[in-house]
Amino acid sequence: MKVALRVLPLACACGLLTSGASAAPPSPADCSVPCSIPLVGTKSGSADAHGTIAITVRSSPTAVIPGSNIRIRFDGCATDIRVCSVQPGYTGGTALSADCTTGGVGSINAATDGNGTANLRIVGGARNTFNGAPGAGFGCAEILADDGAGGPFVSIARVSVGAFDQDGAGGVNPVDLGHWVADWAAGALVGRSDYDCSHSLGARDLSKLQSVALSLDASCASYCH
Ligand SMILES: [Ca+2]
Ligand SMILES: [Ca+2]
Repeated sequence: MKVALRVLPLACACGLLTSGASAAPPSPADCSVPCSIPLVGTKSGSADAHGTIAITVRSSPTAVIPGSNIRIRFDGCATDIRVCSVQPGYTGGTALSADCTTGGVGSINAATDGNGTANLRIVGGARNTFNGAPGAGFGCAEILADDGAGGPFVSIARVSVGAFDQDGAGGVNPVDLGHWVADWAAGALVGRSDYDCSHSLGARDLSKLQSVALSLDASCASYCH
């Protein structure tokens, strides 16, 4: 009986805390997002480490949102960007999935951990298959997040999308280097080739692609778009 008397007030207090808590929505200015999302291929069945990005959702400068649902929409990148319909993720990373039912390029869904952070590697590529192939510009993807408690999604950022697998086939290899050079020579302002998110194409982008190409990633087998 004594035990019951002790537990009852505690249970009531927890109920009050739960029902009285108001989930604050994400504050875009306080969230941390990458400047660019580098789409990668797979290596031994896992997403390549060169694609690692982190997204932290906060409702204020000091309040993270655990369990926030994240949705990355790629529809604005429809010119050339392609998202793999099967996202293998990687050991230790946040579970993610591709949603190809939304039309366009598709979306990626994930959720933040207890620290309000999602660690992701997204598999995909581009359609840079001939000199002068049109490409999406900078900031073509939109990152949205919710309050983790059923509230509406809030747009927290627009980011660029890079693709090491320039032609979306044959793995990431020296052929993709040739496609990048074509973009660079044309002075193309395309997100797929801007790996350092400088909004221009240069030596640092080429160096990044060279290092990834040497790892000989496999291409995605099936794209949403
Ligand atoms: Ca390729
Ligand atoms: Ca650049």
